Amino acid sequence: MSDIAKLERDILAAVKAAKDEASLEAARVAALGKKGSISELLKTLGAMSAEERKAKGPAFNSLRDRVAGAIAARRAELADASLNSRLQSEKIDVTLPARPEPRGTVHPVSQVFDELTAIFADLGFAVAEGPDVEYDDYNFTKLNIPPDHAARQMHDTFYVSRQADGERHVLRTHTSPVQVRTMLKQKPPIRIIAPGRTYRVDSDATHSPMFHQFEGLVVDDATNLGHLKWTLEEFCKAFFEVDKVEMRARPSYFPFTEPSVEWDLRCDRSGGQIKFGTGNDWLELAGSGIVHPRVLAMCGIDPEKYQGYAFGGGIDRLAMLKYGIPDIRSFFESDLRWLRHYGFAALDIPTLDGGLSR
Ligand code: FA5
Repeated sequence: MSDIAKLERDILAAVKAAKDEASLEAARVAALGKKGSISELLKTLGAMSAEERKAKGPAFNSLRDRVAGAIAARRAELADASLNSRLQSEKIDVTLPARPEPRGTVHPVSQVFDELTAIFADLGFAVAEGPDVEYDDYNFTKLNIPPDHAARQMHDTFYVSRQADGERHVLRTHTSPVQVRTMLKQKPPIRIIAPGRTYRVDSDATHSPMFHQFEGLVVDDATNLGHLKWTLEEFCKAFFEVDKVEMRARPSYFPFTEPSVEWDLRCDRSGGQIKFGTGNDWLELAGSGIVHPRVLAMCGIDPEKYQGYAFGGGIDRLAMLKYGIPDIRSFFESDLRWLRHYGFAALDIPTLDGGLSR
């Protein structure tokens, strides 16, 4: 065997034996690198006679081309093998769920917030907000409950030390100050719903020192108790997911509405479950009334020109009723088992079309 044939066989054996990119590169450098065996061979052409170069030149060059081709082919084989092994080792099971099961749940109070908002948004109400630490003036005085008015005793108030602005503040005892805030900055027509946190010095199975209320306010040229009743009826049908409800009005007293009315819902509590629209029991739903002209005037709205109605009730109580939760204190104990039992799937946003609580 000629030297050239032996050289070629050795180089091709080294190329074939290369198991990875690094050993293939080493074989390439040994053959075609600056000081590689084939490069050295090609250098010898310079010292040859023209005759000899003519004879050996093509043989050396075709050797170089065959070796370069063999290296390129081996490189492609190694790349394929490496891709195949990645495909094997990195394969994923597409039948697995895309994400781990979500573990958090939506608290029943948040769920009722969302349900309320969805229902009233459908009736054309915007959502309004106010702060938990509220001016005494907005929580009481502008709602026609001046200092020393006996009605202040109806709310067991948490007072807050006087603030830097010199104003007296309280933890709001109801969401009604959002009525004041809205009327002070917006001219009629007004149609808002304000769910939020409220505070009273109160604690037992149906009272919590921190609880949640919703407030509704409508102010327009002509509003009346009929509109108020219709609105609450529509709300109850949607909220309790029933076709029919029956409401009963009781005269009541709130300093900021005149007349004031409390509404009860006909229900049947027999059989350990509550059913609406039938039966001989009544369930307390909300306080309400026609906005007192003095409140309109104190909030910069002309009572000769505009009239309004307002209503408000307890969100925690609605959640207890709808979802059969017996004790309000359990809402705020952060017991994980309780939250898993009564909580709602995080991605099920209540909508009227898609269903409120399903
Ligand atoms: C009010 O707070 C009035 N602002 C409602 C209102 C608004 C009347 C607009 C007229 C016009 P009342 O004090 O009755 O009303 O409270 C309303 C509801 O809040 C109650 O029916 C009850 O469901 C809930 N509530 C009151 N105190 C507590 C408490 N400590 N814990 C849980 N829920 C409470």
